[in-house]
Amino acid sequence: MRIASFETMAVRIPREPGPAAPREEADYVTLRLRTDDGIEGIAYAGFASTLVTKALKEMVDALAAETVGADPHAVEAIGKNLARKAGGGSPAGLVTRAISAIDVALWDIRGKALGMPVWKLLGAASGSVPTYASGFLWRHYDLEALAATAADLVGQGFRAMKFRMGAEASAQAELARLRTMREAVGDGVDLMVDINQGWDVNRAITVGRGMAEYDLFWLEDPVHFQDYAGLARIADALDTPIAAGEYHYGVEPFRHMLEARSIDIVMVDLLRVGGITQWMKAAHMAEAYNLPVVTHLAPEILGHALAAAPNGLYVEHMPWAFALFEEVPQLDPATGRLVMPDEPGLGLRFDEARISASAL
Ligand code: SMN
Ligand code: MG
Repeated sequence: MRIASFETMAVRIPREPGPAAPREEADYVTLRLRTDDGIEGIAYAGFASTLVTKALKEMVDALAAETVGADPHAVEAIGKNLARKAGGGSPAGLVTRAISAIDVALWDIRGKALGMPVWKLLGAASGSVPTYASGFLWRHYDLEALAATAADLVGQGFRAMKFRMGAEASAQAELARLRTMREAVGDGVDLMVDINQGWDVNRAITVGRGMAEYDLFWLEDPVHFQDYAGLARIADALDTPIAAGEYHYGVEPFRHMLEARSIDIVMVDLLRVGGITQWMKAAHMAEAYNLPVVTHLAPEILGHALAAAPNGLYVEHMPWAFALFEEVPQLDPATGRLVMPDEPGLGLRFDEARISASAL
């Protein structure tokens, strides 16, 4: 079996509904990678700025062309070749995002060729994974919108959810958001907070100490993503686990973060790390440090990977890209878990009508 051809398309689709967001649409580059025996693997690149969508499509086109003629089972060799040829010794940015899309399409092909869902191919015993709601509780939501949305998410069956802090003028105003969320969901729901690098070390420790009484499951990206020593100081000072990792390209930075004992929970982004192949490596690296791994974005793909990680803790239920597909993994309200499909490959089909209508 060889890769024979490919097709890409740049599309713009609305994000999830809710109180008006600063940016309400997200761009993706869809990829279809076809083999000489008629299998089509699908994937997307995206979650980058809308300013670079055209460049991202060019990048996916150029790198996918490089894979024509290769055996799609050879995920390691294909990824290494693309990183070497297009990455000049330090692949990152759009190069890595394009490699990620190609890698995901290869895993879809592998699963379809072998008649197995990707989660099983990766070694998981079951495709059901714990999940937390993300994407609806943004920084611009006021306390009322936070409380109403949080209660709605519990009603949908979520047992965990993430909201955002880091934009308030005072520590008291920051803590009011957490108090509102805890009161809205009650005990027994895991709450995560994302700061997206908005604080410095002292602010993180000051506000972080005030957060302890509300039983926070993790505090995410409190400071700059490359401040390994600063993160380690915060992790030392607080009992609340520190989560970080989504901003890193490739697997190597995870080694440095882990060696510096910067974090307690390792978050790995699919689009930046380099696809499913590299995601699993970062997960195993975390396992070697006796730390849990969690996903970032793309739950319809990363559910497969997390299911196969022995240290897998939570899948981020971020629904932005769901509209690209006819069906997506569903939340089981009885368990609060995300149920990945049993079909061969990723178990996803592009919504052709939606994609054509959303083409840029
Ligand atoms: C996030 C990152 C990128 C897009 C949306 C949201 C955020 C998260 O950091 O962790 O979900
Ligand atoms: Mg985040």
